[in-house]
Amino acid sequence: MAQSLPLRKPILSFLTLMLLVLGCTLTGAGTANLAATQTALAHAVIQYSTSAGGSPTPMSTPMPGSRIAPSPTRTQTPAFTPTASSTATQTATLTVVHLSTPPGESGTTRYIIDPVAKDYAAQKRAPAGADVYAGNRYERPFTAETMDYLPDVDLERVELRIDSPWVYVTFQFVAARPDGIGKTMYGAEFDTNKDGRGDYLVWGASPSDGNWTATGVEVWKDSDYDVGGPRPQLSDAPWTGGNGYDRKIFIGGQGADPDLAWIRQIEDGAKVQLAFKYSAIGNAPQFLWNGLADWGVRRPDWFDYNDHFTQADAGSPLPIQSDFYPLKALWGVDNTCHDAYGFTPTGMEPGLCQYYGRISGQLCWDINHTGTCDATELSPASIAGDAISLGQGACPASGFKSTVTDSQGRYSITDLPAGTYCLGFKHVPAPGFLINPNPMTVTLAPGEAKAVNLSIPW
Ligand SMILES: [Ca+2]
Ligand SMILES: [Ca+2]
Ligand SMILES: [Ca+2]
Ligand SMILES: [Ca+2]
Repeated sequence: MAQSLPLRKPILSFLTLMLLVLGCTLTGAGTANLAATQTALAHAVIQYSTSAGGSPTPMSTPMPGSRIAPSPTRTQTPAFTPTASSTATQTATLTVVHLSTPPGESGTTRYIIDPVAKDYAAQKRAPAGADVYAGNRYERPFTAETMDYLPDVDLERVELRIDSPWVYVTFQFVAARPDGIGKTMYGAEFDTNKDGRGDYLVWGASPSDGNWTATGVEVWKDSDYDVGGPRPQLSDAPWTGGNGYDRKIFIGGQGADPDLAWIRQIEDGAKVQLAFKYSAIGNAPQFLWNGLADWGVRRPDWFDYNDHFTQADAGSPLPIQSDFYPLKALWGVDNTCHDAYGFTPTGMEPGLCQYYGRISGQLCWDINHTGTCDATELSPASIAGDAISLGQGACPASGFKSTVTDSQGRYSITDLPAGTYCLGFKHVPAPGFLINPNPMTVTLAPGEAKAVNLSIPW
């Protein structure tokens, strides 16, 4: 991939440097069950990106796309007053000269769909199952105590696109909110060694317009692998042993590379987009990532938040959790499940999004008795109306899903979690009723689309 075109118009930016003072109060252990958590998050669907034609894009291959013309540069006015530290803050004003801004991007490499609380805002609650404190999943776009809805914190969809040397993360939320400008942080965590602990946090304060700005943008690294505490994603609160993301790589333009990371509004403020250099996360070819929006806590040193806050401290957005409702200290936060970039997940990764796969194929008459469908046998196949059955587990499992073949003998069974299935069929018309003559055990990886042709003995 070619290098991006550098802009040579220097721009000035006043920056506010924030020093976070760490103040963790954390010990002990919880008893959360990972499998139960992942099941509870089954509705958080990860989907493959599609081009205009709609075919799946391999997760490891960023799609090429035309670039948007660079945004005009300008003199930036500080609009961001960091307020992340609740204990003590020191500020310093400095001037940074920027040499280049990101070229802009189009297209999508990966995206994550997040549950939306908008329809439940009047009831002052999150949708059932969307917030799982024990599993580090938050659907908390509300204020503490009064549960006022925060539409700019309610993520709907987060997109990731790698167009080296740039990485773009685009945040679609329910609606912009004036009070969120300069305050609501939009970001992504990157777990580059895939152990369930974020290794990098890239986030930026909600920008005021469509020009790229480094103001309010931060890149953090966890230098000692303690994000997530003893048990990644699961609550260990109260745990005092860690310092979360502890190393500031880039704060508002200050860092070894003053052009490392940027943020801007797109689509007239309906979305926010981060751009940062791929090198900021070590050009990692594989990683787990998740998006987040945070207006209420904003403490990199407190990740994961369910280790820092006990559930009693955190509160709950779910009235059914009557011991904890409403939200308390852990409020104004929304995050997504974790998506795999560049590799096929095993399905056991902590916090992993649910991936749904597909088994599809065609029936044929096995005229030459090879036990498989040859091309010459598939082309005339018009075996319509035959029943295709799917069971969960190895054969002879049955009874999970079914469909019938179309006029060309084709079938497709979708929305399948990763696992092992028994695929069979029943040929209805003459010369007889063949029930599962060749049931096949099929194993699906997370999100896999597998083609399986089924032959009818001739
Ligand atoms: Ca959401
Ligand atoms: Ca990690
Ligand atoms: Ca933990
Ligand atoms: Ca750390």
